[in-house]
Amino acid sequence: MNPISSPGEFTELDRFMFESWGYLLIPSVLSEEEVNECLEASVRLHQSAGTTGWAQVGRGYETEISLERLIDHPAILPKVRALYGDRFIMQSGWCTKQPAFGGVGGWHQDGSGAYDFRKLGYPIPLLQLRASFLLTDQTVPRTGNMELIPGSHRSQVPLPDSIRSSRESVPVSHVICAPAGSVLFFHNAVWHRTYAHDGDYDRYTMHYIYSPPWVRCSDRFENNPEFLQRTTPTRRYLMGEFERPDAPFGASYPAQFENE
Ligand SMILES: O=C(O)CCC(=O)C(=O)O
Repeated sequence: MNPISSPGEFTELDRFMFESWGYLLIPSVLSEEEVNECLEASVRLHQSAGTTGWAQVGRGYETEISLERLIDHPAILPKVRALYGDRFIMQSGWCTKQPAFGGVGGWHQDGSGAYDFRKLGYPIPLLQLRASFLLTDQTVPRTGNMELIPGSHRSQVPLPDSIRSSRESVPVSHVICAPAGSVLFFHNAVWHRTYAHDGDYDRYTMHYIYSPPWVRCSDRFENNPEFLQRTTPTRRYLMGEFERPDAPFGASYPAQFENE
């Protein structure tokens, strides 16, 4: 059982599934060629950052055009827009490596270590909407899949500490199985973790996180000026670069997409 969606429009059924489970799975968004380009870019990023073990590298989209193209991918952006309206930013973009023979990761909800989103109220609001592009095959379990607990974004109680500290499995979890090039689209409050990887190769996934325009970026303190100069107006906007004529007040953010 999977909350399967298609590229593009956020349908009424998508909305129902997203509200019910907290995530959607969009199979085969990228072509084989696109997957290969993104995978090679991911390997380069981790090599130049010198990462070892499970690791995340941010801002790869600034230097790797194949990863930049995914920032506003037409399969995904209409769904982000349907959930947020016309005003949102890309809060961060992380390239994650689950190394060969890597074990399970720690259960968590996304958010800010500095301020638990749970303090904001119930249900935990949508503040970090994530599109995860799988860059290696994950059609069977134990290939570094993502593991999610469906509907847990609406749980009034956290996952027990005993389960979290022992990294135990949970009877209601769902190991996401999908081919390379598929996208997992999910709410920040869904409990999730990296699943085990038995393969002898590193697994890479590219995560793009979208937020309301007033959320602070987490992969950068400031934008790279060369990247801003050469990228497209939509991507510049998504990097949070837009005019606020009435700053420091909150009203009148320009809506990037309103004339499209
Ligand atoms: O790429 C992965 O394995 C998952 C990463 C993750 O859980 C996270 O970034 O919150």
